[in-house]
Amino acid sequence: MKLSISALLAFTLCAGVVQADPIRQGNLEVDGAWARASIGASRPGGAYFTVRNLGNEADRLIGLSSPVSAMPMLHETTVSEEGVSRMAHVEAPEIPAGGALVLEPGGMHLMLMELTGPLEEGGTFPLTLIFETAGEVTIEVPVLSIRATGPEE
Ligand SMILES: [Cu+2]
Repeated sequence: MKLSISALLAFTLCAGVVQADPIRQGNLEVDGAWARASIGASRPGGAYFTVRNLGNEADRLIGLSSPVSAMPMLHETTVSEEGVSRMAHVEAPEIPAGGALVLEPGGMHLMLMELTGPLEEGGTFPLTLIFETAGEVTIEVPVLSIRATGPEE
């Protein structure tokens, strides 16, 4: 009996990590965070999340920090007319009033440069987001498969 209860609890906790409730901070809601397992620690990791702005004024994401990366950076992937894909650094993106900032593969993403260790599938790591108006919030980011394309998998 004890065993089955703890197994059930482990399952519930596990499911809760991936399907986490949105985290509210001021007028902002952070949701759907996930990262892709990294190729060791020498290549950067990629992470994604959505920030919704439920307020009447725009806010900005002005800072990021995480113990897993010495240099977390926001990047935007763009594809030129010639089909060449490149990444540009994005500084302090806006979260429009009533709108959202969406990070997803192929678009804006969080690049975790200079990893302090590999991001392993099944693990999680804390990520602190600093907003100009709403302040600071720390979320727990689940690490999905190296082939994951989103949190639904
Ligand atoms: Cu990038």
